[in-house]
Amino acid sequence: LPRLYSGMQPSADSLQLGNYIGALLQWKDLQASHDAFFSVVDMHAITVAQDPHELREKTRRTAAQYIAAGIDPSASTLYVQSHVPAHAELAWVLNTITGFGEAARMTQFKDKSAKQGTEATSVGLFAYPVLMAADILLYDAEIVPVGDDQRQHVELTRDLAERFNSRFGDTFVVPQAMILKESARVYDLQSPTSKMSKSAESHAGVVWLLDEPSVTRKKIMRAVTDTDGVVSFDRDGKPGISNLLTIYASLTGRSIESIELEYDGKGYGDFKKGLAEVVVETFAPVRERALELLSDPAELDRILARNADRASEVAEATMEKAYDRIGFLRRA
Ligand code: AQP
Repeated sequence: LPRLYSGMQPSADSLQLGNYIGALLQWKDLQASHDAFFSVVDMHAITVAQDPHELREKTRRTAAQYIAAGIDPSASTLYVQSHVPAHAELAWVLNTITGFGEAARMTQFKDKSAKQGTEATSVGLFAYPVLMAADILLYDAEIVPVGDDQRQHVELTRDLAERFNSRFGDTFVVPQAMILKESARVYDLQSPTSKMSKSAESHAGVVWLLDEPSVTRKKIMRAVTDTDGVVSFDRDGKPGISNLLTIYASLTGRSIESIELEYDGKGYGDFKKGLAEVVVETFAPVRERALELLSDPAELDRILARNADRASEVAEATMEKAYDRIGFLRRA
């Protein structure tokens, strides 16, 4: 089976609806036809300040939500990034063949550092894409399912793999981005032109996977819409309703047209009520399963340890090869 790699940062207590539609749902579909590695990328998360106690908890919670959403930890390799030290080791090696200017061109770094200011921006944030390249290359991943915003980082990964291979001999598989559909992009319910995000300043427009159903219903009923009262898709003219239609379609597998037809002549209230039921019904079992897993952290930690062993086996073999190629004297 083709090897696949993807991950998410444990940057919040709960994942949000965009993570579910844009990543988890698609991972679940891909895992049957791929040898999949799904990581909780805690080393990426610390490129911005994290509270140590919270980070540990968020890491467990993120892993629990992967499993609850349908990632099978005995079919796919679901592990915590920092459990496999080779990520840091390979990232260092790749740092040495990454141009400073090349890294400085990454638009995500430019955006994030501009927001934070230079003094608050860490070297780790600058090197984030190199760590991501290490994640992917360690596992000989052929396919990397990511959102469009990560396209540039996968391009960098390809460049680094090719550069290493031509300098030191064939070592890494050159991966390909599998760009997830734009239709799987979810926007903030209160500001439907910005993407829904774990780290949004206000949580009013963010639907959390672990929210109580009553909270989820309220957030959807309060979603920003427009005044023309027609349930129809128009991304530019009606971003609020279009976003809600996308969510409805993604969670039910129905076409946007059939949903427009169903709500033809009905008000936004009815439409939102219908959507709220869809979201609550989808999330209720996921939430329940995640909370169940979290009630036994020792068992969850054991699952993660088993999976980290599997990940380490692959990663360490790649690392040995890379160290050998660059001429490190190996310990006798
Ligand atoms: N709004 C979204 N619509 C569709 N997909 C989304 N993803 C995130 N938000 C949306 C996908 O979820 C995965 C999460 O990757 P990440 O944790 O590395 O961080 P991110 O992409 O930056 O997601 P967040 O939720 O906005 O996290 P923070 O606030 O921590 O940066 C990716 O596959 C992403 O495409």
